[in-house]
Amino acid sequence: MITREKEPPNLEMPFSALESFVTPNERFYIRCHFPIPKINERDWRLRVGGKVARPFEVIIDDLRQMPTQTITATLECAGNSRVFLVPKVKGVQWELGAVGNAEWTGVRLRELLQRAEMANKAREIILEGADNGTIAEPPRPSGKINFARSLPVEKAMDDVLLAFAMNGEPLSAAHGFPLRAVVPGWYGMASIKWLQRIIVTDQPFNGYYQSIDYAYWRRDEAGPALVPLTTMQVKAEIARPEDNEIIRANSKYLVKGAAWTAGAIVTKVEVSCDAGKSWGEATLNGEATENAWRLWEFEWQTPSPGGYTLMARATDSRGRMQPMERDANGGTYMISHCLPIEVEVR
Ligand SMILES: Nc1nc2c(c(=O)[nH]1)N[C@H]1C(S)=C(S)[C@@H](COP(=O)(O)O)O[C@H]1N2
Ligand SMILES: [Mo]
Repeated sequence: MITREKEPPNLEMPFSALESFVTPNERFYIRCHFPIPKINERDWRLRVGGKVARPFEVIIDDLRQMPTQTITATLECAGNSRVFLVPKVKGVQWELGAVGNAEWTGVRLRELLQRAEMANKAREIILEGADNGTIAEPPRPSGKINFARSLPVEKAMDDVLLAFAMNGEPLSAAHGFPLRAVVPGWYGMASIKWLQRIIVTDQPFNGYYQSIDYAYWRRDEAGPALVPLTTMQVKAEIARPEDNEIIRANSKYLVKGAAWTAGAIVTKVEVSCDAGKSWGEATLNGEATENAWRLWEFEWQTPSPGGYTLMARATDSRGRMQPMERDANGGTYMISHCLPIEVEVR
């Protein structure tokens, strides 16, 4: 793993280590805003309240005894690939590895919301983590805040999972032990770790992590408006070769990577070995699973010696294709344009 920050821990996978559809737990990136909270399973409670008829709390064994579901979902940090932005922007300088794909086991959020009997006017569901701290840079609220974010009721009632296991093992401390949300198709920030509270509200929530942070400028008739980041954009990343790799001339090289999208499946990945001038179609491996990435490969007949720029471009079943140019409205997030990988052919 590549350490981007030691405390709190922020680590990414060296993306060239991509080998399997499911990312091994020890290779799954870690993104923390505050120190990892120390949670003792026996003292831990999840409280469900707000605009509900029956607020309640559960212990982890209550959840383990409910009907469980296992889903495969890709989490990508909204700042993944930030190091590719020119000029440089603030934030963790992720390369390609702040993304991973895992099998998550837990209970549907909707089961808890149904049990609590939400008010008809319920509009959003706030998920709050147990981790907290102060924000260093203004604009900032005073004092400590917890990491929290909201979901529209429709999404919360659809496919959001409250997971206690990742790839068949209990969640590790860094990944949210004992319980985290997994919000399929959304950037990672929505998948709250160390979940301790679920609050039903009839108001739009404008917490720090969806207004000041993890928001972007969406343009419509009325001009740009700051809105919370939600769904992942269609994107392909090249795992091999890695940036600055030296490759043998006049031979065959297997270019490999992964591609993902949200609420759809990846239907095509193309690879360019001449900085986007011409494209060839990659082979997609395995079966497509919605909200999980798809591995792909492309055989490159390497040319004569020189410097070359490789790119990958994904298209999904809703016809969305990765753009060549960066959309600056994303600010420091949603880096999903075609990313250049420079290699030297010798
Ligand atoms: N409570 C809490 N949940 C959190 C975070 C956090 O700092 N605290 N980071 C979020 C972000 S920005 C991402 S990308 C994912 C990362 O999940 P992982 O560390 O398990 O890969 O967790 C999200 N959930
Ligand atoms: Mo993130």
